[in-house]
Amino acid sequence: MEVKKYILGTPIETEAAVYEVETAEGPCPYLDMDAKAMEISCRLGKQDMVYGLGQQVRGINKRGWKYVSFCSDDPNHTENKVSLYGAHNFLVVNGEKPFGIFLDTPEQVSFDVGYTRPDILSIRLSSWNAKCYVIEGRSAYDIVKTFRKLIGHSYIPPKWAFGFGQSRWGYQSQRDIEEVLEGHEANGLPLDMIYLDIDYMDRYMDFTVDEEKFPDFPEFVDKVKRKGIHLVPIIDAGVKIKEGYGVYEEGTAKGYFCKDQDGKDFVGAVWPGRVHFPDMLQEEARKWFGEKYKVLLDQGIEGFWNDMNEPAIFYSQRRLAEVFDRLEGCKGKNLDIDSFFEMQGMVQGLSNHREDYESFYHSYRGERIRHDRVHNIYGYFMTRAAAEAFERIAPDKRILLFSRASYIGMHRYGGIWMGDNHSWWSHLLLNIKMLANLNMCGFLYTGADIGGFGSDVTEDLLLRWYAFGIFTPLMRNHSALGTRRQETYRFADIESFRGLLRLRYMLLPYIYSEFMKAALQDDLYAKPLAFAFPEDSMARGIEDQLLIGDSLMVAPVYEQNAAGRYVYLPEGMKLYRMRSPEDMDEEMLASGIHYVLAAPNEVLLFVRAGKLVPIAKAANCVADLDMEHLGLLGFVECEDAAYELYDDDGYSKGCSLEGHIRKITPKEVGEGADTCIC
Ligand code: MIG
Repeated sequence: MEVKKYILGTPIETEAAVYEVETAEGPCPYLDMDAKAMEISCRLGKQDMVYGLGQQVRGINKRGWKYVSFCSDDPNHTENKVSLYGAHNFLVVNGEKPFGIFLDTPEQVSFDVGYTRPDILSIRLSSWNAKCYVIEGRSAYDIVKTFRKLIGHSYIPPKWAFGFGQSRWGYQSQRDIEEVLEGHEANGLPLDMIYLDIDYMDRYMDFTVDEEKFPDFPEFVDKVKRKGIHLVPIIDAGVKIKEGYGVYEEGTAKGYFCKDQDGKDFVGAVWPGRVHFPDMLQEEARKWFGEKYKVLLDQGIEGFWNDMNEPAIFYSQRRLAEVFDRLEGCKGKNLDIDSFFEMQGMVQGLSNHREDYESFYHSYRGERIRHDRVHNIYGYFMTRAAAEAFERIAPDKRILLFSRASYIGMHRYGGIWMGDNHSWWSHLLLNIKMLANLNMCGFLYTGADIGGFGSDVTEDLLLRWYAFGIFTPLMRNHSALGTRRQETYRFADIESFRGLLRLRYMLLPYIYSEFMKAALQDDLYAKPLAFAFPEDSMARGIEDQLLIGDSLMVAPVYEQNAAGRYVYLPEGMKLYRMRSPEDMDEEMLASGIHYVLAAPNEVLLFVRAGKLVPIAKAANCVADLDMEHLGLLGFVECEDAAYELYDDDGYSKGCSLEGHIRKITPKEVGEGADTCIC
């Protein structure tokens, strides 16, 4: 058996695994389990690498830092942090005898990956209740694939969701959306989605549309859809407390909100001011909340993003009152080093406070349970609420859905975006690394806010980020209110952006095909070089290049003013230096280290030996792509080489490889082919 399960105490069910594994007898050969200390540990060899943990700071190899799985709304992803929005408790220890660990518990878990002692991995639980899965395999890659079988197939979005999406917090009205549309149309910039952030709602109330900003919303949704573009609204976890607001009134009447200590509906605050949090863990409440999405589906909407579902809490009514009381005591005082910082900390510490997470309750599987004990599955169950409702409302159609908070298991119901990053060069690199670790944890439909969410972007950073972003399944330019405007058509070099965007659409047959094959076979869409070249000690250490699908390697430039970068080739490859579908040159490169030049508007695409990449004629949106007449990039050694293309109608559910694979050969492509047959 490749998967062993150890039951610690009485675990809270998360439904992360899709099949039952027999409980193992006796001690685990890989791990020391100390119930008293609530700690699981093992030794790390000097050369061992540790992969996994999904959405986290730092590298693909997690060694040398500490991490805490506790879904957190933290918009500053600096390397001193320990928690981001997701809780992905899966690790692979790649040593002499590699093995994987999945700690399945919705409570907080802390990972010390050679931080306190370089030679020790130690995992600390909040209580001795968890399912601990241990996975064996020949290699790290093997172990990841076995793990992925355990947690079930990844979510598959509609094909149009592989197009490009433009977003910004602050698009205020229909007029603002039309401006985005026109900006793209007028400049020949392809587009498939425009995202609606909180501004579209009536006073930040979920499932409402501000009628002043959008006088005839369904008509508008339809109008843009006829241009091939989908509007994708945001949904927040908190429900505004307001008399006359249906969602609030129904929720309170039916007891669907989380309760405080006294059994009253818990009051927190987010965008709309005071809110209640739907008890996503309660089956009836989940069903009810999910059905609410129908209000927007009925108006023509076909995709959503779920936000603030860690859940983020600006403040709770109770703690706010306490802080006001204490501030009262500061009035008129000579605030010194202690009291001043204490005062400042009190106010800043209002948000996302542990005490608040310990002060409200769910009803889960018939039991009352305090929030902190199930914290990490709240966002997962919100997204599941939507996905399960879509299954009932639109059983034959794929709906786009992704979330900010997540837990392993949620990958079956939706994708995630990487949260509030910044317009920093270091975050472009973080995007690359996180993509690999997220894929291992099952999150295939994912991407970062391209260009960065917070801070002001620069044109060169945006170009470099597009050059990588064209390979991420979720390709979205998103930025925060108050930052520099970040739509490509606002910059001087629109032509370069057009070239890069059109390259995305040119590569779409490949991106979609490789994504679908990975999703249907529980494989990786993006993976570290180490997984494909495990014997190559050089490849093992590389974290700033990735393999995308089976045929490609990418090596993005992520430093300002760089003329190019060093690239390591584990084998001979063909380099395409691409500026647009019509403007690229190629070069054969031998294995080894190369300094490769890359102008700010150039994509470096490396095709592996013997592999092919199907390409289409770029179009303005996914629906307009001609998937019948494809070309090929790459180099193959024999004439009967072929690429196995997966394609389908792009919206039906129940996808399978069967009947959807067709072979594309250089011969058949003929003239249109850009293949070099050596
Ligand atoms: O904390 O809805 O991550 O993408 O633009 C701000 C406003 C709340 C956080 C999301 C971000 C979104 C923003 N939201």
